Amino acid sequence: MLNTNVRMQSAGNSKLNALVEEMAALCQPDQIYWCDGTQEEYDRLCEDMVRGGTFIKLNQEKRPGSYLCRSHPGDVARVEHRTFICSKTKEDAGPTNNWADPTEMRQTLRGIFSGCMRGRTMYVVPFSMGPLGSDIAHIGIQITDSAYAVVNMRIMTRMGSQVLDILGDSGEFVPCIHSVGAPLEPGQEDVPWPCNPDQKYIVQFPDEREIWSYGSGYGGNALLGKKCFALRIASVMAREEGWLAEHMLLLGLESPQGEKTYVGAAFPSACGKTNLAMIIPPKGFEGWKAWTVGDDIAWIKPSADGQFRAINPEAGYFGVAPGTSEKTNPNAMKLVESNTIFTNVALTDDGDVWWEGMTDEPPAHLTDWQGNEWTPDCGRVAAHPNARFTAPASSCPTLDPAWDDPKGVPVSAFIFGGRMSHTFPLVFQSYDWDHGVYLAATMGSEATAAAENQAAVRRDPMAMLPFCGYNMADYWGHWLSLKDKVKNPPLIFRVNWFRKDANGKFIWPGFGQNMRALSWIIDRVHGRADAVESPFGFMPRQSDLQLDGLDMETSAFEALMKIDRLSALNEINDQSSLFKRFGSRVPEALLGQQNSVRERVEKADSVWHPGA
Ligand code: SAT
Ligand code: MN
Repeated sequence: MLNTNVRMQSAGNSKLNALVEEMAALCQPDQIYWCDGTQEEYDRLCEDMVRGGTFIKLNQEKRPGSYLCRSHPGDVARVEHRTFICSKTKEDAGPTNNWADPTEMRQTLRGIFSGCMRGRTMYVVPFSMGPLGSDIAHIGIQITDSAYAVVNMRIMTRMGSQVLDILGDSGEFVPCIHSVGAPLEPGQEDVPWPCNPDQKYIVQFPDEREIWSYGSGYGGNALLGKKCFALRIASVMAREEGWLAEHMLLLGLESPQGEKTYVGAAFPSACGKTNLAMIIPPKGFEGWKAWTVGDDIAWIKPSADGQFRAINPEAGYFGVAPGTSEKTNPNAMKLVESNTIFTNVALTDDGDVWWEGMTDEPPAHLTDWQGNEWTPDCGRVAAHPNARFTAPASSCPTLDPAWDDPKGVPVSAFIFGGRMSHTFPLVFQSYDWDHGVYLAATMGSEATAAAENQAAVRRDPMAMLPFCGYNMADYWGHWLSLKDKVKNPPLIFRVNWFRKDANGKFIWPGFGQNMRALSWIIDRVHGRADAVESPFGFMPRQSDLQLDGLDMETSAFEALMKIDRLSALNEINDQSSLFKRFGSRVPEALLGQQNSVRERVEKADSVWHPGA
């Protein structure tokens, strides 16, 4: 006989009850537990994990309400090669996704999920991606045997009984089935981080809007509201329903006069997205305020009044810890002062946390992310490079007052940027929507900063390469079609903070100074800033940017902004290998844009720059 807590019987949604029954029969857990989302429940689960050795309670004076968790060393990141899009045909998934036949995959999953929760509790986790009851939000039900996933989901989403109330008798939800894939035989002792070292499956069924994840307890593999739902499944929903699910931060910039402008910005990983989402306006921008709506994902829907309105579907931040410091992101340091779950960071001798980059000088002694003794000369990193913090949005010192508004915030500009040491200027604006979609679709980033040769560019269209739940070429077509859905589509910009000079040094000072590019973008939105036409798009002259206090020589500005014909043509040619992968599915409009930029580059000076 299964133990269930009382809430179970009161869930009136028959589809949900059927799902829970079906999963219980398949996975054979010892008990079923329906999460109510209360603080009391969260505390209890955390304490259980402390007793079981999964969590270490941190020094409550230094990190109140915070815990450290160490994962299995083989379960430390998303597993893209084990991530599948099971659409009807391979072509629907496209050449950039792993496709598997949905019928065969269902059979495989039935096999591995059979009895996979033996000896464990099956948690039922109702969650809302987005403000409760918002038209832009959607509901998911995660079924999981990981208490770690449950407590993280409570931070990352609006989770608990209130979601069941919104779901009602007949509401729609996305089933998110998750198991760490480590059943316990009778009497078998559990380990601190159960997972399956041999088999991992992160599976999306876009036609049925369903997610099945097996074998991993980490991050996006296990917190299924995040990349699996809010991007892969949601991108498919968005195509069908005429909206956008994007890998974007959402930032509100408020002028001293109180004018607020929201931008959505997409960057591949390792481009400082969290820093930008929590930017502090530098000297020269007195009276400006930057407000964080989201740091990773945006859902954007055309509203009745003819504009795009966006929400952050998440309710917390699952951020990379290493590199975060008082210098790089003081707001993130405040964010993680309390009520935070740290995963795979190092433990200090006084029960606090540390990671590479947090301080200039490392502590003399630590316990590293695997629980081993660590000293600065030991030759190993103390924190795993993908170590994370999970912290509630409510702790963010720059949290936008409208972040939880069910109507969402109006988006005036989209910003796309990769890490490029060459070719691309600091900032430019597309000539129109189609051109902007082209700039976003061809976005790329350097994988490594190779010292001599220019590092290979990894194309990452819209920063969605691992997250688009259908054929990327169709996704570009969807983007193109959206300009007709709103009265004034947002302006589209490309930025590049990472250009280097001839000596290999970054030209742009970065971090807070990015506000200078943002402020030109805002002024363009409001029709206040001038620009010149370049081969790549509208570009600011030196005098169009607010550069006071930067001491930037005109020669440095030219190096930052120039368009070099040869590198531009190389770039355009290199884009063709991206387009070729999609064959005839690439929208004509994008090929047309590519021809136009080639013509503009060929006609321009061999070294073009916007001037002073
Ligand atoms: O692990 S997550 O997918 O949640 C984070 C990331 O990879 O960006
Ligand atoms: Mn991300």
